Amino acid sequence: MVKAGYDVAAIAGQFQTPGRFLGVEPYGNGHINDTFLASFDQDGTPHRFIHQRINHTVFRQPGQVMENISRVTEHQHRRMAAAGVPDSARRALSLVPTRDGKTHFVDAEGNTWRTYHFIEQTRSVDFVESPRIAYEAARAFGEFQSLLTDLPGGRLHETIPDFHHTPKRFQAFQRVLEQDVANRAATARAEIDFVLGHEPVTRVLIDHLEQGLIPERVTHNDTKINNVMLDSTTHQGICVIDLDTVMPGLALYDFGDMVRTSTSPSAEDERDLSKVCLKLDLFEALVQGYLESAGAFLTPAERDLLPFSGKLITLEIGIRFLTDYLAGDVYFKVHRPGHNLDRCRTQFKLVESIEHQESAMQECVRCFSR
Ligand code: ADP
Ligand code: GN1
Ligand code: MG
Repeated sequence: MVKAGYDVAAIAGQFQTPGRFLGVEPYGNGHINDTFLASFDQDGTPHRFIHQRINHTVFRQPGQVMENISRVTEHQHRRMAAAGVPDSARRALSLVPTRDGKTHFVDAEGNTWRTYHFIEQTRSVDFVESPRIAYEAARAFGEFQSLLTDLPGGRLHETIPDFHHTPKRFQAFQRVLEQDVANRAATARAEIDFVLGHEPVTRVLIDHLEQGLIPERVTHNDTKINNVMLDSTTHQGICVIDLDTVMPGLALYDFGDMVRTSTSPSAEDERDLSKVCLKLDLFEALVQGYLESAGAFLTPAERDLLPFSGKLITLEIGIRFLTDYLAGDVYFKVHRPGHNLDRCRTQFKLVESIEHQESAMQECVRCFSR
C-alpha cells in the first residue's frame, strides 16, 4: 500500500511487529516528521504501532537521533521498574526493533524509519481545554526531566546544534531578511519590526548559561502540548513523546515551550488574534504541575526565570516561523498560503500578552515556592 509517496506496508514488514498487517494511515499533526499508524491482528488480538520517517533535512544524523532515543527510553523504563511504577509500559515510549535487531531501518531512498508501540487509551491535544490539562502536561514533562537527571553514558548527541540558541535564531532571521528570496518582507513589516525591537531579549538565557548562573541539563526541547499523551479517561499526563530533540539544553526552554503552547486557549496558527492571550489560571496550573515533579532539582535562578522563559521561547518560535515565511516555507510543513506568517502573528500576540502580565506571573511562581 502506498501512502503519501511511501510504501509504509513494506516498511512495517521490516520491524518485529506481530501478526497480520491490516492497514496503515497518516497520523498526527507534527510539523517535521511523517507519522503513520499501522494496525495488526494476531489471532484475534489487535496491535497498533507508530511508524515514523525521520525528516533527515532537519535531523542530519538520524543514527545519532536513534542512539539518543534508545538510551533515553531504556533509562526511563529502568528507572520506572526500579521504582515499581504501575502501568509503566504506557509511561515511556518503547521502540520496536527491526527484524535484524536494529533501532531503525534505512530504505532504498535513504529514508530512516523507526517504529514505536502505540500508546493505547490516550490522546494528544493541540491546545489546552482546562487548567487540569495544563497541570497534567507540565507534571509529565517535569517528570520526564527528573527521570533523566541521572542518565548514564555521557553527554547525548546534539541532534540539531544550537537548537535553542535564541541569538543565533535572531541572526539567521537577519540573514534571511537581507536576502528576501521569496520577496515577502514587504508583507510582514510589522512582524519584522517586532523582532528587531526585541533583540536584547534574545540573549538572556544564553548569557545566564555562559556565566554559569543556570546549568545545562538533559532536556526535551520540544515540549509543546501535543507532545504529551493524556489518558483518554482520567486525562492524566501519561507519556512524553517526540524525543528527536532530547539532548543537552536548558530546563527553562522546556518550561517556556509549555507556557507557549498551554496557557492560551487557542491553536498555534489561530487567525483570530483576539483569542490569543496568556490566561493566568492556565499559567498557575502549569507552574504547579511542573514544580510538583521538577521542583526538587530546579535552582533558585531557574525558578526566578520561569515566567521570562515563556516570553523568550514564544519570541524564538515566532522568529523561526517568520524566518521560514521569508525563506519561502522550507522548514515547517504548511497547509495554506501564509501559514507560517499566521503562526508567527499568534506567537507575537502571545509575547505581548505575557509582557503585560509578567509581574503577576512572577508572583504566581513565588507563591508556589514559599
Ligand atoms: P512530529 O515530530 O512530527 O511532531 P510526533 O512524534 O510528535 O511527530 O508524532 C505525531 C503525533 O502522533 C503525536 O502528536 C501523537 O498524537 C501521535 N503519536 C506519536 N507517537 C505515538 C505513540 N507511540 N502512541 C500514540 N500516539 C503517538
Ligand atoms: C516543530 O515536530 P514538532 O511539530 O513537534 C519543531 C519545534 C517547534 C514546533 C512548533 C525539530 O515541532 O521546534 O517548536 O514545530 N521541531 C523541530 O510547533 O524543529
Ligand atoms: Mg510532535
